[in-house]
Amino acid sequence: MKLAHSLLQALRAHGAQQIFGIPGDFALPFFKVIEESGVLPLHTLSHEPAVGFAADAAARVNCAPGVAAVTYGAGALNMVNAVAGAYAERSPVVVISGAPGKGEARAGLLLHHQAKTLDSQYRIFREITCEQVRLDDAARAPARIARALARCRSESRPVYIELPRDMVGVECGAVDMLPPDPVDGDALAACVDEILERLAAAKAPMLMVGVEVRRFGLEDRVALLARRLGLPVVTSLMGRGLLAGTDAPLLGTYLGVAGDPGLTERVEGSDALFLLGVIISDTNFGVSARQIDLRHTIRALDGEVTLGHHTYAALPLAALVDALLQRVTPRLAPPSGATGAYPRGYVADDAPIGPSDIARAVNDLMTARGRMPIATDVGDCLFTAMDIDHTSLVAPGYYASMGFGVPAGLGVQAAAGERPLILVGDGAFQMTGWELGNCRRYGWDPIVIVFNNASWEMLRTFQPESKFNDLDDWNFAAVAPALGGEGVRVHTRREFKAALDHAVAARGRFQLIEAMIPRGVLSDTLARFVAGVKRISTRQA
Ligand code: TPW
Ligand code: MG
Repeated sequence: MKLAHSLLQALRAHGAQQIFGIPGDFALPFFKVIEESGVLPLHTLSHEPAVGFAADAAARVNCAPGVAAVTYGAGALNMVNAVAGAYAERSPVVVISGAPGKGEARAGLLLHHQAKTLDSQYRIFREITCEQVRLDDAARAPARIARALARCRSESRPVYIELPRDMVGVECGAVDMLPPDPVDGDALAACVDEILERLAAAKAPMLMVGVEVRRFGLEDRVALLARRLGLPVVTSLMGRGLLAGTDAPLLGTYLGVAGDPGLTERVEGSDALFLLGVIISDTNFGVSARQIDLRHTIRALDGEVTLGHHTYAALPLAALVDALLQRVTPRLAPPSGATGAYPRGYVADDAPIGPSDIARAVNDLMTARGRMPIATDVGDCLFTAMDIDHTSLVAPGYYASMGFGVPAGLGVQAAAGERPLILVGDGAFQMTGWELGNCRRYGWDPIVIVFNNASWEMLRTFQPESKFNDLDDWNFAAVAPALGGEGVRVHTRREFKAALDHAVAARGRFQLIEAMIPRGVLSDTLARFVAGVKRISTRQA
């Protein structure tokens, strides 16, 4: 078998379902094999950041590696930010970069796309991936690919594969699937004992689920565990959307000062908070009304379990959940489809549109027509998503890179085959909105709601005096037809409702609704966040 075939077969065997990419001369031979072999479908986009975001979203949706194929230098380095985001948010993206051939590298000339040395790119990616391989040795390539893909899955983090262009057609063996590392059964049993003792002794135990639960495909098992343990469940901010399709006793999402005060009080008052796959980040915990003492929590993350002052190393999340399930007798708490009190009852009048109206309209829509997966960008659209019913959600909830929403939505549609709803601010749309032009040829038809406040409004909430947060009024709706979609600009709640109804009914091309939102009008969640942060900072001052 040729090396490129081996690689493609291995990607598929490890669960990858498609490749996003942009070729260049160092990657053309590999792209030729991708296209002609048909092992995995190829979706080319317009700019590498979007390739990275789409592959990241596909990885999140598939719970399997998402593949981003690019050319050396100008291509791969354009994707650094997206891959860093995937690293931070535990998304298993496989970066495959073309590279100069082995012979060219030896010729001593500076090669185009070379930054400082030929190794610069490899070293840059070392910082934002958990494993790097250069496939310059056909005999060792299968083992190296196997190890990289195994780590991509077991650590749920990006890996970097560099493929010199003259190695694509070299003969090489097939890639094996490596077995998972063995788990120490004694340590696991002791850990489970300790967790169950802690939970049993607690007055108000609670389970918080985070992104790793999804990354490792554990949502159904964790929902069952929550019911067997009779534990109320919340998601972290980053874990928003988790367990949406299960019957877990889900109360909502912990957002600290920005969230529902009753739910915040319950989480912060819990004497045994079980954090399952929750990343300990500022966006998940930094907005706490009162500091959560992590020493009183049980934390299962990154293949470790920490209770109080000690840690059980090398206990993968899946093994822990399975062991707990085996030990807990089926004392099932009643299922609950609790969706919390998310705003409903949209009024289609002539008042201007605010972000909360959008949440209301989407909630009514999903009640009437079923849930849609959502991809959201950073900005008030992300806070608005917290006011929308629990549904599958991809969002850069921690790394918070703007530009994620539109390409991630394309990745969701490619991966899930379902029509997504994309929520994006005007500032973020300026970054990657153009990528919608790729919908037509792949038959994607997302519904895109642009929150156009002609503003970097999130930044304005921190620093209202700065005029640079004013953006110009770009007419995004007018651009839609040129990109192969349909667009409409709306100012009132009546117009918005009509536009949403039309968008839902019209299939086959993307539907862009440009909701004109007055500057200074915030979603309920962002308004609570701003008020809460001010309260905390005046208390500290
Ligand atoms: C790649 C910093 C965070 S929020 C924001 C900026 C510039 C303004 C977003 O404006 P938008 O949404 O999209 O119109 P809204 O609701 O606030 O009006 N560069 C990158 N990522 C981030 N996070 C920033 C800058 C930022
Ligand atoms: Mg804006």
